[in-house]
Amino acid sequence: MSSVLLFNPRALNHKPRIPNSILQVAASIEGKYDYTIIDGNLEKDPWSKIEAELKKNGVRFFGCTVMPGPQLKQAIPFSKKIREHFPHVKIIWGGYFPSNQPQAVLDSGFVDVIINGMGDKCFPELLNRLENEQTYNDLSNLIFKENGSIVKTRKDEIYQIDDLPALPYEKLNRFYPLGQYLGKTYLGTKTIAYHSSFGCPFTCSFCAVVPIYNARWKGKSAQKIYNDIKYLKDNFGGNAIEFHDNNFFVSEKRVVEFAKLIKPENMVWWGEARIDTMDRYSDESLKLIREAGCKMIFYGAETGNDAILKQMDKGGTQTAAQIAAFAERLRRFDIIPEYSFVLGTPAATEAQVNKQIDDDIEFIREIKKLNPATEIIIYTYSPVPTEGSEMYEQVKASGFSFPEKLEDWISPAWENFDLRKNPLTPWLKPYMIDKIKNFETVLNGYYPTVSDVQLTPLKRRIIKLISAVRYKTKIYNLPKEIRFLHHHWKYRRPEVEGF
Ligand code: B12
Ligand code: SF4
Repeated sequence: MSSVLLFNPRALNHKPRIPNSILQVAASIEGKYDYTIIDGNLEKDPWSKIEAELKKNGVRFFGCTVMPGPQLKQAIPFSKKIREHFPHVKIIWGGYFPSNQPQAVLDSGFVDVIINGMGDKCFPELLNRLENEQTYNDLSNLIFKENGSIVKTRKDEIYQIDDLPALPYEKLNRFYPLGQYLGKTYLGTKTIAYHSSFGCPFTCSFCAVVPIYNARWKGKSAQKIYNDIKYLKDNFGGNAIEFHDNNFFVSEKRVVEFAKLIKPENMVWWGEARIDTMDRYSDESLKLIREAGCKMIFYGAETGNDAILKQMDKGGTQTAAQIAAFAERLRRFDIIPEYSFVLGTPAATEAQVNKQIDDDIEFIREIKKLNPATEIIIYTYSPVPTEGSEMYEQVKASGFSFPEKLEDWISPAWENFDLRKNPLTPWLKPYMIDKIKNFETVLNGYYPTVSDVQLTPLKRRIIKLISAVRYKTKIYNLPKEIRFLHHHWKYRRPEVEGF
């Protein structure tokens, strides 16, 4: 039987997390195929390891998970080299990047098949077909080329997560000691990365989850989540949890059940949510989840402008007034709201784009007044190809287009796009980007993030003091002194580093 090499390209230079994508893919072939996991986050020279593995007899499949941004810097050149040096190896990519950008990926000529969305059912069967040189266009969740044209096979509904095979933690531990993945964060000294649900019931027009899951969501049961966490706690010492779900808090019932189960374990946890969804939670539920260890929750607040919220498909249910009131409400429960904002959305005129940025800056200041503990994360708007959405059409009409060649995605300019640092959108002028960045620096100076565990209380006080005049007088221009301190003390930037 052939074997499989599963690769997780490097995503960060420090703090590796349990590679849940590749682990879940491994679970789908456990007992069916031999496999090796190589984690780019933990290898100095992953190519040598990949090469050595591929030189072994019988390795015929290279499975790679890819999200936009830094992972492309290994996924692209390594896949290309595999095609050159090991042409018999089939190269299969999965994850958000190839699912959302299939044309560029398949045109490269070095990716044979893309897993479009969940790979749990189609991947083992695809390997079987490839091994036996059979066709696979009847399998779901695949994208590939046939006679030069792109074929997208039918999409399965999200599977019942409880029915999927258990994650092979023991096996991962044989490749890389699992303890290495339980890093120190603001939440705890051994933080577990856990992913408990797929999709999201909403359709925000800028979000990469929407084209893949079409407003569907399914979650693992509270009991099963608890069992996994308890296993990682008892066997590897995990003492905190980062939930990597797109939207962990969709079901109040599931969250409450989980909170009751986890409470006696004294673990601190964090996850991502919608403001409108959680605003419907009862006071009892919010009180319980805080007592059960939930210290901070990430929310896409996006903007203080109701018309834009509506355009983003957040409106109707999420409003500026609600965003503000909810920050105040969470204050009562001692849960820190981590609000992310997207500045620089398109508008009819330059003046309108600029005014919108000014208004959002004022709105953020307002939120900080209502609940100073609120953590603010600022992104610049980067379009995703959710074809047909009102916003996407507007973006296209303005002259914006995505790179056509796969390798262009690793040019420095597009890397910045992926990291949402500089979106290359024609309506956002350099002076506007400067304004956003300067405000962000002053805000982070006056309110340093609590998630930076390296920043001592003294350093915090110094940065705050130095930033106070600028914040109070609203003079944000060229905050060199704050940037110097941030750089010098390696200030953590959650908007770039991920959580
Ligand atoms: C963990 C994570 C990270 C980690 C990376 C960990 C690692 N791999 O080493 C960190 C924090 C570093 C990170 C960073 C970024 N991330 Co990230 N990340 C995630 C997150 C939260 C979870 C991924 C995960 O583990 N999922 C669990 C697994 C089980 O699900 P899955 O990946 O979908 O896998 C299934 C299928 O996709 C498929 N599949 C996936 N890969 C493969 C491979 C093969 C071979 C096969 C067969 C199948 C397959 O099968 C799997 C099982 O069904 C996702 C959101 C999410 N909930 O998925 C965002 C997400 C992927 N990230 C995203 C982004 C944009 C980023 C950043 C580039 C930007 C940012 N500012 O956040 C940064 C880059 C920063 C940097 N310096 O690298 C976006 C991608 C959006 C897009 N446009 O495509 C997502 C979707 C978040 C979002 N909703 O916006 N991220
Ligand atoms: S709520 Fe979050 S995950 Fe869901 S569609 Fe909107 S941005 Fe995407």
